[in-house]
Amino acid sequence: MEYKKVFQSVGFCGDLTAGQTMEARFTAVTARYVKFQVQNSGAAVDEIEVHGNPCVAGKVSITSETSGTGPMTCQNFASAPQCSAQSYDTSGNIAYAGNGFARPAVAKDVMAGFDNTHSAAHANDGKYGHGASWIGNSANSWVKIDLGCATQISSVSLGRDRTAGLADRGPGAVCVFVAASDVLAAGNADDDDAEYTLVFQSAGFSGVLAAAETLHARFTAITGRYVKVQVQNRGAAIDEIEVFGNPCLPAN
Ligand SMILES: [Ca+2]
Repeated sequence: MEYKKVFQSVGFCGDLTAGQTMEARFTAVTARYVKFQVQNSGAAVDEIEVHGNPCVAGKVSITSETSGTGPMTCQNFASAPQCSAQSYDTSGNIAYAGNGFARPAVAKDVMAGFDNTHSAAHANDGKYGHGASWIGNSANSWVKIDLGCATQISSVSLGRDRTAGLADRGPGAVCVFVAASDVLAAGNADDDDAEYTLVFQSAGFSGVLAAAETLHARFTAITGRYVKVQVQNRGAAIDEIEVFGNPCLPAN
C-alpha cells in the first residue's frame, strides 16, 4: 500500500551492454522513498540516479558558489569584468539553446544601444558572465525561451554574473511563467495573460544578487513548452537562465 508503481520497462529487452544507461521517465510524482525492482536473479546495477527537485527548505534559495566549469574568455567588451564569459555544465539545462531542442531566447526589450552585446540570446547561450548576459530596458521586462517540446518543468535558476565580476543591476522581484503555446517573438506579449501560468514569485528574495550568486526558483512540476522569466527592475542583468525538468526526447 505504501508504494505506487510509476514505471515498468515494457519493451525493454532486459540487456544492457557495457556503457549503456537505461532512463525511465514518468509523470512527476511527489515522494520521499524510491524502490527499484529488477526481474533477474543476480542482476547488477552500478548506480541508480533519481532526478527531480532537490530537497530544500523553501521554494526560493540562493547559492553563491562560482559554478562555471570552462576557461574564462572575453567577448563583446574590451576588458574584464565587462567582457568575462565562461561556459558551465549545461547537461541538465533543458533551456540551453545548444541542446538540440531549445531555441535562442527572446525578450521584451534590450538595453538601448546594446542590442548585440546584451542580446536576449545571451540568456541561454551556455555561458555565464557579464560579456554573455542579457540586460533589459524597462521595468518588468521579460525573457522567453522555447524549450522545443512540451515537457515537465520543476525549477529555474538564474544569476547576474556567475564569474563573480559584477554585482550591480539586480533583478528585483522575479516571476516565472509557463505556457503550452505562444508566438515566440521579441517584444510580443500578445495573449500572454491567457497563455501563461504564474508558477513562481520570489517572495523572501532581496531582489539583489551578489557576485557569483544564483537564484533557484522551485515550483510544483508543470507541463509546458515556453518559459517566461520577468524581472522587476529596469536594466536588470541576467547572465543565464537555466531550466530543469524532463529533457525533450528525439522523435523515434
Ligand atoms: Ca549567457
